Amino acid sequence: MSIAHITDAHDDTSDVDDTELQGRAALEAWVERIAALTRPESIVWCDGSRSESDRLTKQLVADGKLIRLNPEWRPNSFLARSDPDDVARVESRTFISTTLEEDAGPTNNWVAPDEIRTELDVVFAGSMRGRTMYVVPFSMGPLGGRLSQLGVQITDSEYAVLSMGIMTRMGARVLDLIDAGTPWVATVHSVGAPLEPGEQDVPWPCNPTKYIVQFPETREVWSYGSGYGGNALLAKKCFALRIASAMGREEGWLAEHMLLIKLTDPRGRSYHIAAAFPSACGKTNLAMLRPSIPGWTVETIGDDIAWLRPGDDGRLWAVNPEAGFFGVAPGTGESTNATAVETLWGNTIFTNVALRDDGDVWWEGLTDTPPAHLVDWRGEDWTPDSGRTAAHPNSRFTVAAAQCPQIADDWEAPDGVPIDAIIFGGRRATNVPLVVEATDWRHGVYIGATISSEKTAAAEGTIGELRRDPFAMLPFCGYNMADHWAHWLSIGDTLRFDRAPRMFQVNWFRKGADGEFLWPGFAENARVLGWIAARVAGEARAEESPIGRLPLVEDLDLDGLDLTEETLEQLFAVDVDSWREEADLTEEFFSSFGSRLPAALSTELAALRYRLALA
Ligand code: GTP
Ligand code: SPV
Ligand code: MN
Repeated sequence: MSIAHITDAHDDTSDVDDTELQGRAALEAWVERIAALTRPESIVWCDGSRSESDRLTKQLVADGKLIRLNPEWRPNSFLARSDPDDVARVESRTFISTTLEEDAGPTNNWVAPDEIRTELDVVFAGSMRGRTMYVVPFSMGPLGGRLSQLGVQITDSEYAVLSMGIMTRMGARVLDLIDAGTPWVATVHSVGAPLEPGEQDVPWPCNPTKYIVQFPETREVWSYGSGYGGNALLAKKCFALRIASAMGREEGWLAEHMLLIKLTDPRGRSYHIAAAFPSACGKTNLAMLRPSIPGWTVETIGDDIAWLRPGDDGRLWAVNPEAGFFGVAPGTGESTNATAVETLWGNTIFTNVALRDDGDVWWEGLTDTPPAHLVDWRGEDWTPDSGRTAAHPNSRFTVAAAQCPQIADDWEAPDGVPIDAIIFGGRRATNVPLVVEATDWRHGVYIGATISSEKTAAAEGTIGELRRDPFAMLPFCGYNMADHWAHWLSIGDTLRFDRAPRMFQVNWFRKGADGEFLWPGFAENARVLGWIAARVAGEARAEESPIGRLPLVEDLDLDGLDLTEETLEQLFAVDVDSWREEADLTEEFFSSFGSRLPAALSTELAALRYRLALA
């Protein structure tokens, strides 16, 4: 924790000199300083207890900010309806603030620290008036674990407190570690809606002006104006990805937008797999997969974020730093993700889904047939012929990972799990085959660096538009993306060549001429995992193609799937002309990084073009 930097930035708001303070005293001085700036009515230190969350939910229900669901169907569960203009991450208002612009890189919104601190001081001044300020100490990763990190979030949102209580290991035990001198990351959040005396609060306070500002150099986050997801639960994308990725670069580890699973084959051999897909591209679904092929099992370790560190044994080890799932609701149903449906039996906060007349929840895809009447995510009456969706496309559930019926026995292993395979993916209607294996680590890094995907509802913007999303980290990398690639290359150098994870690219979303998905996806994705495991075990063959190693179709277990010859061909087709065009676009993309681009990636691009020319 770099108290010194924060003090420098805000010495006008406090007369406490806490630069020399350690442990709890430093934390208390910081809390006082933020209170002096934001002027809350009261301060509450959160202990993470059940009675604390019960007290908060009761209060929010009484205030009309949460709806208690019918306990008969959904015990201890709640529905929150956000402001209709505060429904997703706001990338246009998300900033990486570093001294030098090139350290943030061309893919981030950069802003100079002095400039943004002046702006933040203005908006945060008095921003918590009339509200309670909560101090939320949390651990990312098991408390005291080798890969774990501590943080503290200050917030004036009870919804954020409750969500952080599910998503992190939150509460009093973290304070003991802080007391003992463990460093921690400081994060400050305000919804930016001060209450004047006697003023009636709204169900979802927020502010049209938003700032999500990361300071990787001083390891701080300042978030203003939004109450939603990645904007407001600062442990998640702001800390565990943007700040942690920058920490990992300095300290020799990786913070990635990846799910983690343990896959076990019919012979009882287990494989740990990490997979990076952009937002709303299937991480939660793959993390909770129930394989359609007999004898295989998947156990869940994490569904969104992985921290990875080379071990002394030459392998790459990973933990899920989170303690809960903040998952996309629409499309989550018995037939697609029965595990998620079971996980959500109770103790869940739902945001922006629809409310049934019986006091339970519903969203598109939960069941095939919608109920005859619902109250939609905006609180308006809804019937199937309303002509709009009942749940917001980025509506979400927040639930403890421990509730997942297939959570892995090693999901909280303090040193993490050894990774056997890394998968990159995205939504690609064309070009990208169902699965392809990288020839080596460097080629894998090239694949990760060049991932593109069609935009989804997880962020503001035009849905369906194709954009580059390297390592699925475009909105989450806390430093120059080209340096991120260089860091990946250097991590590869520290691994033992025969113990480094194998790397793959997958695409569940390729479409046929009729516009329909060619691949059934979901549980059937186990067939692809099966091939990946067989490659790791050295038991499946592959065929060289210009873009990497393709499975021999006869090595894929396709039993019981009725895919035509033609569909299979389309799923694996490598169209040389379109890949030449992709290579041209990649060259253009790479050129935006100037001299920061690692030479190894230019070499990979040249090698791809050479292979395409020969094809
Ligand atoms: P974030 O939480 O935003 O990071 O998203 P995520 O990557 O965890 O995505 P998630 O698993 O929640 O899936 C997003 C959407 O994609 C849901 O509507 C799913 O139903 C859909 N989806 C997931 N897997 C598949 C698949 O294999 N095929 C198809 N067609 N759709 C899928
Ligand atoms: C994502 O957008 O990748 C999410 C949701 O997982 S949020 O926490 O809002 O970033
Ligand atoms: Mn995500």
